[in-house]
Amino acid sequence: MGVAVAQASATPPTAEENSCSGLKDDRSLLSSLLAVTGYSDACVAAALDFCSSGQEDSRYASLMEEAREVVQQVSAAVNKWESRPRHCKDLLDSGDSGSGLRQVYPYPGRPHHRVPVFCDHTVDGGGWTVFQRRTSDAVRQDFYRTWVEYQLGFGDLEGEFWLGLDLLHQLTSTTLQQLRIDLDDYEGEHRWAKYGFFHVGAPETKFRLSVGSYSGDAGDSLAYHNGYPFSTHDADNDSANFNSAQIYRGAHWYSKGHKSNLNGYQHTGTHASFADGINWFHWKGFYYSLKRTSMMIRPAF
Ligand SMILES: [Ca+2]
Repeated sequence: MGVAVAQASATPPTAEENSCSGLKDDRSLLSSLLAVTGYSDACVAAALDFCSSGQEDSRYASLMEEAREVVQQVSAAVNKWESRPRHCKDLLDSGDSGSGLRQVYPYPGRPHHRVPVFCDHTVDGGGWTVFQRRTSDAVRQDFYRTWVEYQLGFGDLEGEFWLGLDLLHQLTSTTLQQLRIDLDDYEGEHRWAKYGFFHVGAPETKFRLSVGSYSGDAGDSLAYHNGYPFSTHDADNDSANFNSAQIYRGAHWYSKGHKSNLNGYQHTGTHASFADGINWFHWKGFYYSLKRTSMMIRPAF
């Protein structure tokens, strides 16, 4: 056994191993990689021609060795990125069934860009990435915020927060998403609404809402908002001749008013003012502000 090893290690590397092994099979990929790293097309072509003809040249052998390293680095990076979780469903599928704060990598073109999210695996099979939560905890967040704050997100991921429209657009654009909304009142009752399709448009569309395929027991108070852009008090994109975000003290995909206002003002249950609380019209009407809400997404397949 020891002799065999000694013989193997003493064998000089062949010309093939020094230069072109495996690389010439994917000429276009290799050309692209070398072009990106600064080699000219002519230089790459000449090197690959030497590979094809089996000739040996130290200059091109060196180039091919560099190319081999580039390809290996790119392959390693791609493999590493592909194994990274894009959202909470990926984490669940890989065996991480614990709910709470996690890091995900939702941007395909930015493999090092990780973002913290809150994963919920306790409801409806789990795999949910939470993007909005209201609670009745002592530490409250102000949800009457600006466009930029709603775009970038705010709050405490373990308490009250809005994840951000930019990220929501990204998360809902890579694959078909389901939306789930859970609601609690102050009397201990719970209702839910689920949508088989949920998409938030690009910034150029003002993060337009596309939602459909309702199920649940809370009633469908989101269909009314389908197709509308997002509005905040400093960015009135609604179709009313007044500023819905100001009138209803929230931020939402307002049309001519609303049927739901989950980013509205935190009244405690019943309120006298019209439609400015955390309202879900089809369950509690316009004069009842809910105790708890959460909005979360999961890939449909
Ligand atoms: Ca308006």
